[in-house]
Order: sequence, then structure tokens, then C-alpha cells
Amino acid sequence: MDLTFDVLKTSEAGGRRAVLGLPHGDVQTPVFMPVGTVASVKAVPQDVLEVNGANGKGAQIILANTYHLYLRPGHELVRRMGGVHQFMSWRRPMLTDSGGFQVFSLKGLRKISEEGVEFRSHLDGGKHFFSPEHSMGVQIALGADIMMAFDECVETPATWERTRESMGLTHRWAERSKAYFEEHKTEVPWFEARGGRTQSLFGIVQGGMYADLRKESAEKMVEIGFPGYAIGGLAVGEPREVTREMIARTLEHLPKDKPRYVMGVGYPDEIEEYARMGVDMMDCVLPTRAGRHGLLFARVDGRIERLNIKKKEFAEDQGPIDETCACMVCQRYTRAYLRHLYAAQEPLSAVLNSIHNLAFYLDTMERVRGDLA
Ligand code: PRF
Ligand code: ZN
Repeated sequence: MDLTFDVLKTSEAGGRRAVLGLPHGDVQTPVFMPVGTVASVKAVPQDVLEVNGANGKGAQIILANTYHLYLRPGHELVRRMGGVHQFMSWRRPMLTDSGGFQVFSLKGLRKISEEGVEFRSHLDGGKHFFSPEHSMGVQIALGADIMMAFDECVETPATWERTRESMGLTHRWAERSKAYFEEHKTEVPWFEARGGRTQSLFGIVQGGMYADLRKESAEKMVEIGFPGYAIGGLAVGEPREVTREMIARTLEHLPKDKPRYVMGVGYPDEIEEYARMGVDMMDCVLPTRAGRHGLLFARVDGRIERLNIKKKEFAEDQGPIDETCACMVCQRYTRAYLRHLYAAQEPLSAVLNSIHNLAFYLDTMERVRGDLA
């Protein structure tokens, strides 16, 4: 058995309140997944991740990256350590991205063929080759609850012809990903310990900014058949209206009884909007990355604002980042202190800013779940 997905309620706009059952536990959706690229959510210890946010329940599921863990410390080492869960002491569900998107982000360092992608490591320039089969092998060794098919995220802007060609490659790679996964899925490090519960593999819909290709890609993924579907290739520089339109045009063609995941979005108001449209899962580096750069999200009179903590106006501000936030940072520290930490380049600055921003994202989803219930 892989995953279960129980839809409890659906709103008129299509938003769903559901429970996603995974080997390492249940996930209440819609859910935001903090990104832990190298088996670490940057600057936030696992102990804090488990209790962060207004409800004190923390992150339900986190994401890690195949590409980064393959290069360092190496997936075979992680397998010997009992998988990513054991290795980083994270007991809750986890998802690994396939490496496709990360490899394609290495501008100029890669060569794509039908077989796979040749690329150079961003660490030491060494040559590597990734195929759908390689990606599956690495993800099985890492042992995440949910694995992703190996895909190509086409550059933007791209012509219809170029996008369709790239999409075709993603479809063939999805078939190869599934075939390899089906044959090897019982090799996951924790398989025996979890009563035979297997990992799940999600397909990724591509199709760029073309509604007809999005439809074709969604239908193809459904034909191949996965327990959940991701929408990839978005939030790559296109205007927000286009992202929204492509999500809407793709959701129409995905089954209502399966989880649907938009990869790599977005600002807090965006993840709220997409969740209300019927997206069940999202991930983004924004809360942690913005936090490290001193950008903090806050609700002021019901509106979402972005505070730039380095500004002079906060130098003697005795208030918390966000009056309405119940996170551990807002209970204790002032904007004046956080500005000082940022200016002094103290590591604690990144820690506290990331904890607050993550809480902000988790609380945003908690609020949406409440509205949908
Ligand atoms: N494919 C994969 N991972 C991704 C994306 C994608 O298209 C995106 C696009 N925003 C983020 N992460 N495999
Ligand atoms: Zn806070």
C-alpha cells in the first residue's frame, strides 16, 4: 500500500480539506512544506520545526532534494544511515524532489538527451549523469514518503513547439520513472519497519504557459497513473496571473480524489489563493530564504506586509514582528533586537527570522484549512 487521501470537504471554488495518509503519519491538507534542501531546513532545528506555528504542531511534512543529497553526502551514505528520516532525526513525512528542476537550474552546466541529463556538480565541477532510473534509485535510497518523477522544466519564455517537445520528454521520463519505481520500491531503508508501507511516486505535469499543453500533459500523467500529481514548470518568472491561469487550467484535468501539488510557490497570499482553488500541497524556499535576507512577513490590519528589518525605522521599535503572530520569536523578541542581529550579521538573525516566516506560512495554511472545514 502507498498513500491514502480522504477528502473531507470541498468548497464551491474547489478548495479541499483532506487528510493525506503517509508511512510516517497523516498530513492535514492543504499543506505548506518547508524546504530542507540538504536534509536541513536552513537555520531551523528539527525540534523547532516540530512545534513552530500558532497551533504548536509545527511542520507536518518537509521536502529534501535528490540532487543535493546525491552529491553530498551521497545517497549510499544516507541509505546506510537508515534514510533521510533517521539521518536527520525527522520522524514525520518527507518528500524528495527528483533533481530535474535543480539540474536544469544549473545554467550552462548541463547536456540533455533522451537518456537523461549530463551535468557538472556545483560543488567541485565533477561530471555526473542523471536519468529517470538514477533519480528513482537515489530517491529510494533516501527513503522519502513521496518521491517525484524525473521531469524537464522548460525554460521561459519558450515557444509552443519547444514546450511540446520538452513535455514529450517529461512524459517518456515519467513512464520510465514509474517502471523503475514499481520494480524497486520495496528497497527503501525503512520498508521493513513500516509494516510494508511503500513510498509513493507522483507524476509531474508540464506544458509551460500553454493551456492546451497543460491539458495534454495532465491527461497523459493520469493515463500513466500515479497516486498524486504535481504541477511543475510554474513560478519560473511568468506574471502571477499566468501562474494562476495555468494552475486552474491544469486542475480541471486532474482527478479530484488524488492529491495535487504545485511545486515551488509562492508568496503567502499566493499559497492561500491556490489552496482555495484546490491545490493540496505546496513548497517554497521563500520563507527561509527571505528570512536570511531580513525580509519578514507580517499581518498588519488584516493585510500581508513585507518588513525589511534592516531599515532604520525599526532601530528602536519595541514591538514584535507581527502583533497577531503566536510564534516563539514574536512572543519574545523586538523588531529593534532583530534589526540589530541582522546588522551585526549574527547567525541568530537567520534562525529567528526563518522561524517567524515559517510560522507565518504554516499559520496561513492552518487558517485556510479552518475556512474549508
Ligand atoms: N519540476 C520539479 N521540481 C520543481 C519544479 C518543476 O517544474 C518547480 C517549478 N516551479 C519547482 N520545483 N521536479
Ligand atoms: Zn512570529
